[in-house]
Amino acid sequence: MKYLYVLVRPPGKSFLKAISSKDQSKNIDLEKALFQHRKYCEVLENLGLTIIKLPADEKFPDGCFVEDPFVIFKDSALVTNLSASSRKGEGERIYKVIKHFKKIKKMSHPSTMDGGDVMLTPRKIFIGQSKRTNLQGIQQLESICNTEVERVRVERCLHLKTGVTYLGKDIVLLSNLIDEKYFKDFNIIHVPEEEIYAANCLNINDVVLIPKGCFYVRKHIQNIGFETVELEMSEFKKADGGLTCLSLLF
Ligand code: CIR
Repeated sequence: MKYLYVLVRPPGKSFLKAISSKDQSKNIDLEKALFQHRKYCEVLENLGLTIIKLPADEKFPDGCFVEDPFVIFKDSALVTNLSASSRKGEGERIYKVIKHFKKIKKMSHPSTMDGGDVMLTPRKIFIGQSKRTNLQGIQQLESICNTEVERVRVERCLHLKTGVTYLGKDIVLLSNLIDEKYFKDFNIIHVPEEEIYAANCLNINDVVLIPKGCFYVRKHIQNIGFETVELEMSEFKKADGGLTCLSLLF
């Protein structure tokens, strides 16, 4: 799918209170986070995308992770129901933008889902059943899309896409956080333990954004013919966020 638009929201001061599995959010350097976010936006702009930049929203410490409150398909979109209590309502401001582009459906209680658990590929949609995305959420998504859906157990990381990326050309970048059995029909690039954070990369119109310093992953992505761009992500990593989390592409 060729992307034309990207929606982003920079972190606010409250980003220092973002949810973090290791409580590392305490160490977030906000200035650095804002700088890294600006660089991220610069790359998106250089790739020719039209950027829709929402203002930071102090009500939502995790509001910069705009991937989670929405899932965007070709013609429609789904507002997810975020289970983390501090994240409820994050999608409202985003809704006001996306409604001008897509027909929107809303997920409701008891279904829950984070967009980070949804990985689109041309053949099927993989959905992680995780601490954030429950069975009802998956069933609701299945009922509204007419593509084959494959459920994936996510037990060793936050979201499905924390552990795997669909790169394109039937290739997945896979870490040991997600079981290989789901990707029998794909060619796999295995992510080594030392570069596990790079299991979350972002292909935008065949240029792949990767976290800085992941040389093995960079080399293998370049070997299959993609251009790569490296980005420093240290401050978002402290809040369990990766490259895909910071944007909604459509
Ligand atoms: C959270 O725990 O919800 C945030 N601190 C991180 C969300 C990252 N989003 C993503 O992987 N799609």
